[in-house]
Amino acid sequence: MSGYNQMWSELGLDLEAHDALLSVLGDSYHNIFMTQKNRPEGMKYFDFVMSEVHGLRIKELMDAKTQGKKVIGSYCVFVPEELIIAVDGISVGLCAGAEFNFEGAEQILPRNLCALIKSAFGFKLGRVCPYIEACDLVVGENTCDGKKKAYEVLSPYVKDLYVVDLPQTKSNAGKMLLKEEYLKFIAKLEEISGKKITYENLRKGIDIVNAKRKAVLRLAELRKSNPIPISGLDSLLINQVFFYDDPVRFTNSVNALCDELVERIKRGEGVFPEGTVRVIVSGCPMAVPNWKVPYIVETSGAAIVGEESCVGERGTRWLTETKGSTVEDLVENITDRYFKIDCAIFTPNHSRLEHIKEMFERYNAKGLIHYNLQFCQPYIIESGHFETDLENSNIPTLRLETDYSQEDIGQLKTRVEAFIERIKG
Ligand code: BJ8
Repeated sequence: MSGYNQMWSELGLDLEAHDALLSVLGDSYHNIFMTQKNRPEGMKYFDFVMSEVHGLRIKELMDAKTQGKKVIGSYCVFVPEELIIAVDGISVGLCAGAEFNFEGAEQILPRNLCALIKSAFGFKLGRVCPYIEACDLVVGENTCDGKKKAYEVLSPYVKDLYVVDLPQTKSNAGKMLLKEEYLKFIAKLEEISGKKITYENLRKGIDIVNAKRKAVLRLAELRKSNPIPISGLDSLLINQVFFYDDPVRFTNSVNALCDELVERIKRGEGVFPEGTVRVIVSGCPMAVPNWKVPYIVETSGAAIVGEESCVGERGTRWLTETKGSTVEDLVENITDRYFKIDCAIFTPNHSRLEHIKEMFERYNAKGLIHYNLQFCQPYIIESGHFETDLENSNIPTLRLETDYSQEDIGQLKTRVEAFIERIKG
């Protein structure tokens, strides 16, 4: 990525730190993704997106801003992209997946916070994330305690922070709260964009986001095939790019890739040797460039065939219905759709366990890896009784707890290899 220094400088980035970050990321991307064998041709598009993720994509955002569009950043799949598109805005994900400037983050946050939160702060305070600097509005949400309280600390560091309250139970009152919050969010979006949400523009937003979800669900469906036509690493990458790319271009690129995979499947071509063990990964979301555990799994003799994660099927499983003829009807449909997301911040959270079991069957998996980020109480606590239930249901389960550092790679690999030996049968 070259030729963008002026843009990065105008965004206020620390150019030296940013260069260092890009260099480490470029090397790690090359070592993890480009060394895979038999990758589909269609992955070249996603390689290109990643090679320009801080370059061309940011330039596109800046050009859109000069035309009056607003860039809205968020950290959670509960923030509806449909509403952002309806006001002609651009939605970008702000979660970060690399250990960068944790020392800076730990000066204003406790050490024992999950890496996802510390990373987002590390990137912001270290001035290396052009996405957050490009944002006209940053949207937080009251989910886990860590994020909820961290947004209070983040507030003075960003231009405009808006926090959506979220229910904690799947009750009628909870659903009403979510709808109220979405109505308030609409008012905020209308205020900053100067555009009114109408049936037509909201319907357009729903159609665009549904098409994007349908494309990744189509990809997910193809991973059921044997031999497996695409690696878990590449599938995760696509689910990560979901949060950054232009939605229509992303949808077309995923569909083109799926067309190619259909042909590969017909020819019996896969990316893993015959008999590779299939596993599902479930738990905390893996934000770019968090590829550590999938890389370990797929270089240890197993293939990941599904992600029960917000960067994966938990985030994309449901479409938004289009029934009704008013804005109110569509907001109701959006509320219905988002209220189904079974994040571990909900209590109780039975449907998530059912979805894990259903995915295990659907993808013909042999084991389940529960991925926990250290200090993530909702997912770690949930994983304990989930493991008992899953093992009792004959679903071999491995619980991993890790962070973004590289220090535990050897230890994780040993545990993953032992698990794969166990489930190989
Ligand atoms: S809907 S999973 S994207 S909140 S890993 S910050 S939970 S301590 S990310 Fe999430 Fe929305 Fe839920 Fe999905 Fe807290 Fe856990 Fe950290 Fe987490």
